[in-house]
Amino acid sequence: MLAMWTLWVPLVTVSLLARTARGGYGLSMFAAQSSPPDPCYDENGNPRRCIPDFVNSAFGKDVRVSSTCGSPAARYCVVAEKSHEEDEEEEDERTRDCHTCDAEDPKKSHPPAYLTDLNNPHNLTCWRSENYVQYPQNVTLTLSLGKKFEVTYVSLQFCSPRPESMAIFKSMDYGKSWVPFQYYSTQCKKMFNRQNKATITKQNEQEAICTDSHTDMHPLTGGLIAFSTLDGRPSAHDFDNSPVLQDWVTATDVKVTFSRLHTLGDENEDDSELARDSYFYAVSDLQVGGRCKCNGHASKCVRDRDSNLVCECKHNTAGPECDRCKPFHYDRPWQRATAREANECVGKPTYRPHFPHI
Ligand SMILES: [Ca+2]
Repeated sequence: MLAMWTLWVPLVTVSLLARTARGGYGLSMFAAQSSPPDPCYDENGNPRRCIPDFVNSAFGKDVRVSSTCGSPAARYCVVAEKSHEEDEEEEDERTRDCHTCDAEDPKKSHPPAYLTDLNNPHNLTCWRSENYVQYPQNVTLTLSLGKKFEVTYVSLQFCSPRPESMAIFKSMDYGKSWVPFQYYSTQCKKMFNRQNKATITKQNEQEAICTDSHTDMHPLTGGLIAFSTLDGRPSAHDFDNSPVLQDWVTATDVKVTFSRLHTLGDENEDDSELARDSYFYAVSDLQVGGRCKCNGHASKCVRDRDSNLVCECKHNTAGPECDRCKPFHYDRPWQRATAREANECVGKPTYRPHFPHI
């Protein structure tokens, strides 16, 4: 508790100083403290578009995972390739460094919580699947965001080689139905029945594409897979006026399916056990970057009485995403706010004219 205060007090002081320095509000320190300016209104009190902060909405959340190593304890091996510096023998010289995954031992476990914990590059914590869960079996990671978010990217930092084939899906209805966001495969046609790197036009902006570019780098180096939801989509520069893309980036849940392991082809040889113990999926960090979806009518999301995440709606709007007008403010249809127009809901005090002589 004390530690929290020492952190918070300087932050509050800094933000107050910043406001005083700007000098635009004409408020005393105490007034500013009791009612900080609302980003949803300008200095004259006129409504303007406001949006919640950009966050990694996966951080600290539980991920449901279909396979995790360590129950029972089992060996896993990490393949490293010796550098070819002055090797006379050109044959691939691989070394295998073997460890134990044990769910009962905190020092040797690799639980799903390691997917969304604080990511410290100097001390990576990795979730690890069981060994050799190979196609047609797959491994899935499912993450509930708790409400609608506008997702900008989904990224995975691997502790294993990147998969040969994987897919990212999203749901807009809390996991009832799923639509593909992006496919990765060296065999797009065979695995996902998609053309490799198809062009996105204005006609198919809400379609997932398949790419093999994730395997450009060496398969043993781990690495990153990052999917930008708007990258290469023609209307991205005019997002305000593209209901299709506004829909495309909206998600309540994100699911990653690892479909096929990247292997070196030795898993079916005579001494296959060691090879198979070297093939698994392992990820140190799953991120879902985006903003709580409030349609431009809230600057933050908060927990309601039932501890559901909801927008703190302004501009006379209501609903979990400020997606309707609040009662008595129906004088014009609800609209999303844009950079130019706040599109606030309006309504006059209830007044029923009575014309007895007409
Ligand atoms: Ca981690």
